[in-house]
Amino acid sequence: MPTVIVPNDSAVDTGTAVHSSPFGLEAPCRRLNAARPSPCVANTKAQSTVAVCSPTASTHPAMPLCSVSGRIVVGGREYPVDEWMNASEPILSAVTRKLHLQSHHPISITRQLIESRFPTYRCHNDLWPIVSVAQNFDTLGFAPDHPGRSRTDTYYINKSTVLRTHTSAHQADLFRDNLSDGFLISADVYRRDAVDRNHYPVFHQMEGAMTWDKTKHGYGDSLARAIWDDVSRIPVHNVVVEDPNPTVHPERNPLQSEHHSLEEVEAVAAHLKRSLEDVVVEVFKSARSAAGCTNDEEEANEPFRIRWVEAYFPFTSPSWELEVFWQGDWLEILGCGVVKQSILNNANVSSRLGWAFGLGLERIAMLLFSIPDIRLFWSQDRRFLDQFESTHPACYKDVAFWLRSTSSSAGGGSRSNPADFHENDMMELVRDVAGDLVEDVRLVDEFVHPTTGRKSLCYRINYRSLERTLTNDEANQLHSRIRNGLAEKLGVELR
Ligand code: FA5
Ligand code: MG
Repeated sequence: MPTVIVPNDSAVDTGTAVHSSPFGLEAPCRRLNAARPSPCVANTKAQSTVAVCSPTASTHPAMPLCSVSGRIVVGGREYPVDEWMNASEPILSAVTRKLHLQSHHPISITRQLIESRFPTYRCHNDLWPIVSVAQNFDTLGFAPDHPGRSRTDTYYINKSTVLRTHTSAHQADLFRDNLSDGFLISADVYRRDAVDRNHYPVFHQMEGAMTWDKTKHGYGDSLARAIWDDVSRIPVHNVVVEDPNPTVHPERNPLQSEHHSLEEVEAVAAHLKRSLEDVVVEVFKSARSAAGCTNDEEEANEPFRIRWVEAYFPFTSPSWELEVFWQGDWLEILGCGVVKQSILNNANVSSRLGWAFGLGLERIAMLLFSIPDIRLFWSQDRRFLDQFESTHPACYKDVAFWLRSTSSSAGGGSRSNPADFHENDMMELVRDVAGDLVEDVRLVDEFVHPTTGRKSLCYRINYRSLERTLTNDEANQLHSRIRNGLAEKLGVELR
């Protein structure tokens, strides 16, 4: 999806915002700021005059908010308000939008793409966003004076009720429910945050967690062996990963030594990191393809790189962030770590241990679909949304060739005889090789060599499956068979 139609006017009311870290966790977004602007921005702006819609859109079908003395109703649920209340109506109006559940919405497509990498995990995609302070902060071990709790960073309904600032707010409840070893939560989250094209006061996160029951697998070495067995079932990738730090470090990234052995944590960390590398490698391969960065030269100049860096979260230890080298800079994608045992113990599953992660769906969707501004996700302009009807990212590749040369009748140099080449033969060849996995084939360049008179053509083949995301490897294989066919069957000279 290399070209995105961008609605023009972006007058968006984001509510009151402050320029501080929303939550005391998120690293500054300088990395994302450095991402290459989508090549389509400049030339698509002119295509539209429709305003970007914010969550304030008055066209919203169900008015989610009405206030009656000292109480508000949000999405049909009533809450008492007090002097802590700082959530404006535009923010509360977003509660019922649920972009991550709208079919064909890029946030929803991104969610499904990631979910498909965790086929055995139970997905929770409809958890209500208004939670207690206990759920959002206390159960996760946030210190009473943690800046994330402040009214400058978090939207409060009343002293003990907030709009969740992260999907981790549901971790403890789902551990307590104990419905599955692995689970994913996708949801809208709310932060009073900086305003720029990468930040919006409402965005979407996906939380993931996996735990192993020691009563099933044994303790120490035997548990570690069971986890390593699971690690061996995660698909292998060939991307170089920078991970220079030891799994645990006494000061920077401590082992929860009263609960876990080093062997157990090495195994849990390997499972966590390999699972997330698998997701990110798949997603970013698609993103690169979608951005057209597919030729071998570009791959050689800027190979795909990911790295693990040490991090801190009150609810995991050790903890890490995963960063991707994307168009010239490191971009933070997610935070994760080994779940604090106190959370599992308090949730009555003390026999379990495992990992959790939280990632930003907008960050990934922006790269996957070349969406240049986070506000666009809230657009209700059909022309923007309809672009994602074909739900799987495209991957285009070029093929250039000289047409067959014939000696000129004057006995001079060789000249191309364009009559020898029929475009429809090429289309037929592409169809024979790739069938419906090709969306279109377009001539993007042609020229005649000034001295030899030979003619060169360059075609762009856009690979896209209607059913699934094509991997770059699959597209490469198809492309190479098409190139061979062109040379062998149509007699062109590949360039
Ligand atoms: C958290 O929210 C933790 N709950 C993540 C976590 C879960 C850690 C489980 C350990 C275990 P953080 O604030 O860094 O962490 O946000 C996680 C991700 O959300 C970031 O890496 C980023 O991808 C995304 N994100 C954070 N803030 C924003 C924002 N304002 N706009 C868009 N995406 C954001
Ligand atoms: Mg962070």
